[in-house]
Amino acid sequence: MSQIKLIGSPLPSMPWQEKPAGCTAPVWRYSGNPIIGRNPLPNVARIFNSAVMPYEDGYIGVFRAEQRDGIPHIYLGRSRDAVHWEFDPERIPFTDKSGKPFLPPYAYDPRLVKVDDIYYIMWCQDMFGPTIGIAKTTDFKTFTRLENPFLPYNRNAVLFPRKINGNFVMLSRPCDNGHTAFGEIFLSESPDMEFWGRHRHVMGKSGSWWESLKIGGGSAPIETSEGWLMFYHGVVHTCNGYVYSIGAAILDLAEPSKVLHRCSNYILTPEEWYEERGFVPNVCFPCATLTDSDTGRIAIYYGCADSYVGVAFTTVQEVWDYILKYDKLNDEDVELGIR
Ligand code: BMA
Repeated sequence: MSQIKLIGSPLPSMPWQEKPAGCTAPVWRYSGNPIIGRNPLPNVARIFNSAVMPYEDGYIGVFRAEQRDGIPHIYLGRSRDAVHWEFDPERIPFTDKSGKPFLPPYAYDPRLVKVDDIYYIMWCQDMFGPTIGIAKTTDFKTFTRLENPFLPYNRNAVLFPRKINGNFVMLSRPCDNGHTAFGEIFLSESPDMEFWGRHRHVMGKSGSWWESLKIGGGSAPIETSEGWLMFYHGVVHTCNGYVYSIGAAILDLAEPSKVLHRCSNYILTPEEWYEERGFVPNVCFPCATLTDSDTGRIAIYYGCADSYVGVAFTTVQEVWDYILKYDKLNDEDVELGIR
């Protein structure tokens, strides 16, 4: 098997635990999960589906916080070790370009991605229906909203961590305005983070039952020597509702709408109490990773049962080998994705 290298910076301080003896899965959970419990703030009932990244001498994150009125907003959190988090007491005070407050009516499933020297937060919000909101910051003190990139209805937006062929590239999942019973991952390009186009289909559901209803983007694709490693969510519709698992695929470095490899098995599915039991049972929903280029270690941050945040570990080589072992591509996966 080829040796796969993570492209990026070393991060020796990232959380890590060795694979437990006897574990046959490609991904293993942090033994201290969930890392964020219920009622983490006076006005917040649950934090889940959240994104973290290294910042200064620690970590910073954007957190989906379900307030006690049931409405989700995005809160900022800071941590020394990326496990224990302290949250700002109020939601992120987004402004428009002139500096006036410009808060979305609701905001959920944030992702946080640094491209060049700017941090971008993208989330799902209302604009006459659910679609993607986006803001930028350089200091995590002021957060300036940009034009909404896509029309309603859309969810699960996540930027690639660098421009590709000169353009910003964002994954998203067109949908409806309910609990969407369909969904495929597309990508769009922008020269300036304002005008988006060159839309391409990346991949849809597959013949594997765990992702037979719909799929959607997860954490920001991870650059490796051989392709973009993408963690995403896949959903099956059971007689007791939807079940969300985590899948993995590898996209072409220069043309990421082409899928090179796709794992027919999930890499993580609800099994622990905090994944199976909660506000919405049976949900593992990845939104971010931390990676260490020196060791190939990866920590996946995922929402659990719409109630908690969990962390799971793998290495780039381990997950790569697993994807290749169970590789199964749809005909359309390998296409450029334009018709
Ligand atoms: C999806 C999103 C996620 C959520 C999941 C399960 O449609 O809304 O935020 O985790 O449903 O409820």
